Amino acid sequence: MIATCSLLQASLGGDERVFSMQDYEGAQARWCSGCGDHAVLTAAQRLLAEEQLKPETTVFVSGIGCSSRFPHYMRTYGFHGLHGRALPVATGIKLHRPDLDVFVTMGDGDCTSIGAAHWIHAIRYNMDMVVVMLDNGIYGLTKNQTSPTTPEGYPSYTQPHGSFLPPMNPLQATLGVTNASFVAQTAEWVPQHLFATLQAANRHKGFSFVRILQRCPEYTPDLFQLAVKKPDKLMLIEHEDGVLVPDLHEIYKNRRSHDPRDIEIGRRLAEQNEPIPLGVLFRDESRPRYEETRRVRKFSAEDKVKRLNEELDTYAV
Ligand SMILES: Cc1ncc(C[n+]2csc(CCOP(=O)(O)OP(=O)(O)O)c2C)c(N)n1
Ligand code: SF4
Ligand SMILES: [Mg+2]
Repeated sequence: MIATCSLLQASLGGDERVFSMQDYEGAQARWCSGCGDHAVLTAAQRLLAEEQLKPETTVFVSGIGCSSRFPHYMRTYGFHGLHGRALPVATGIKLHRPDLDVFVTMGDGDCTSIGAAHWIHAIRYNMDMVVVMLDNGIYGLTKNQTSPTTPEGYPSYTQPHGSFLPPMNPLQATLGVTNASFVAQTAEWVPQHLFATLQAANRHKGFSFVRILQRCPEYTPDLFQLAVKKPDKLMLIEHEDGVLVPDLHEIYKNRRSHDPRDIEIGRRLAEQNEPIPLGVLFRDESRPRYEETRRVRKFSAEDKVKRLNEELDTYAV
């Protein structure tokens, strides 16, 4: 826990606090044992500790779903809102408080189904925040309904003979939106890669979209089983401006270098299912950010009247 005296010291201006992972621990997580969400929580707490983000200026925003319980388990500010509505809330927070570090956690249903319209526009707004989509290919919280990312033929309670349609590819969808600035994929069962990807996302200035492949032992137990057991089912997409973890080279032999500025190659990699690409597919920090372009400028009263008159003169006949 953060010592009261260090909070007092911080409020007096001499902020010499050093945060450990434990300082970011919130309530006891209530996810099933073996759920991939636990690994993402640990990675997020590690990220905050490594980057020394202040709990009082960090906020986690979510919608509804198993993964959306995330804010309760972090000792930061949090907003657990409505299904599919995490992004409009996060957008409002960032617009009014650009000084805050904003993180958004969504499930595949939350993001790509009910929240899809908000997702598309938030990508275009490109506001500086880290947005993670925990993709277990199912509606977990509501107990096993087909989601837009459920693989074709995969059964659920709503489509017991298998999902009728080919799944949506959230990476391709994100890369297809004007003004996308950071798109990455990682897997919760490769903790070093997960951490490095979150770190790259957090250091990127703009809307950092990270799809995290996430195991749900309850409803999609065999979805990623092969990829977990066989490292050659994954391919590390490496670059010094993206994610590069040499410690993983011993296990993961499938690797390729990719300069994340190249969106065309990024799009082709996003299409690939086998081996599954992990890394930063696209990154461009020069894209405009809504909180910058819409920043409220402060004018004096006289200046406001002068500008208003100038504006009205435009329409004088
Ligand atoms: C407006 C509205 N519609 C439907 C629901 C029911 N609901 C809650 S969570 C959820 C889907 C959760 O799936 P996902 O976003 O993939 O998260 P997961 O539980 O898999 O982490 C649904 C349909 C709701 N809470 N609110
Ligand atoms: S139902 Fe699936 S996603 Fe939800 S907590 Fe359990 S394992 Fe995790
Ligand atoms: Mg889900």
